[in-house]
Amino acid sequence: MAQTPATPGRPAAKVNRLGLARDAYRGGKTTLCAGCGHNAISERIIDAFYEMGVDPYRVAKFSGIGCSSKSPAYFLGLSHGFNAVHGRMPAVATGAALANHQLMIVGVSGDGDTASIGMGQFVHLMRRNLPMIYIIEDNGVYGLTKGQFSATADKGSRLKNGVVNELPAIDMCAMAIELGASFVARAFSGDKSQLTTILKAAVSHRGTVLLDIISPCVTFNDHEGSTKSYDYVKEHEEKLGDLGFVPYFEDIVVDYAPGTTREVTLHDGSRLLLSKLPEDYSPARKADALRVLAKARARGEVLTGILFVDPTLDDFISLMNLVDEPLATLPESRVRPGREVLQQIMEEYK
Ligand SMILES: Cc1ncc(C[n+]2csc(CCOP(=O)(O)OP(=O)(O)O)c2C)c(N)n1
Ligand code: SF4
Repeated sequence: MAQTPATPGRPAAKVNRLGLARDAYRGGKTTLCAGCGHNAISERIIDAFYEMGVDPYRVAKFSGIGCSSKSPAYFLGLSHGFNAVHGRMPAVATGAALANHQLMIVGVSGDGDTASIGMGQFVHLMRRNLPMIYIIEDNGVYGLTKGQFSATADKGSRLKNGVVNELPAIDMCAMAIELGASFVARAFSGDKSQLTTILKAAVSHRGTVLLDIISPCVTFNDHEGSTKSYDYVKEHEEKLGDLGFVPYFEDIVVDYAPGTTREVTLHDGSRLLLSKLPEDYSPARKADALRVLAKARARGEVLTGILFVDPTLDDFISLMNLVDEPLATLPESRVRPGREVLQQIMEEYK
């Protein structure tokens, strides 16, 4: 990376190939809970887009509703952004991508936003292979509405009020692979180097990237009996009043080698068994990706890494045979060709 000239008394700031410093990729100050995995993901997006030298003015961010869906406000403040209705981000992002295919589309959603109310839109987005990075910030709960189970919660997991989830989890990566996404990966919010690497690969990919990032909710994914649980800390805190309560937790950070397994203790004392794909794993075949996912699930492990990539798959923009110029900037004379042309088309269908 180059350096901008130092002003007297200040060290020179590093800049990327566009001459932008990392700060140019930041957004507003986060309002999410301290220690929330979503905050770590925003930081990694900032790192990856800065390091890849992505032009922030060419990025459009989309989201639905949820704590996760708030996070596009906390990165890439110079980019375009649209906060859609709950579960409806894919339709809005698809419209924007078709209107201007020169934009880099980034969608951020939650497991609630995607795997329940948004599932219908999600499946059609995946089968279209629209050029877009679709991030699910996956915490197994509806954080914003105070922690109900989502459809990705593991069977047997327990809410802080003791309720046990009796339903099997939906594996969003397996679904995306089946449906036709051309780049599918899973990561953990606290694994800085792996997540940044996957995001950088995602930036280079043309087609739908589905990135399921396990992102602990430090406020509602806890249970009775833990000294870090909501109830325990609340009992030991006197000045709460009616303001609600959000405990402060440190970010969880992990770093471990490809091909190995690492147990991570979450803020509530529960444990997550992360397992990283080996370096010699080839993500070229769907069947292999589905097999390693199923095997890891059977062992109770969360398998991370790039599971499947097919760079040869036609993307939706090519399939739609769009003109090179963005539709949004075409002059009226080209988007409304006139009565004679319309007549000619009608004749062809007679
Ligand atoms: C149509 C509609 N239904 C329900 C809600 C209530 N609601 C808001 S956010 C949310 C779920 C958020 O969960 P998730 O997407 O997992 O995000 P998190 O907050 O966990 O990051 C729900 C059900 C809503 N805002 N709109
Ligand atoms: S409630 Fe959970 S998901 Fe929402 S900001 Fe707090 S820790 Fe994050």
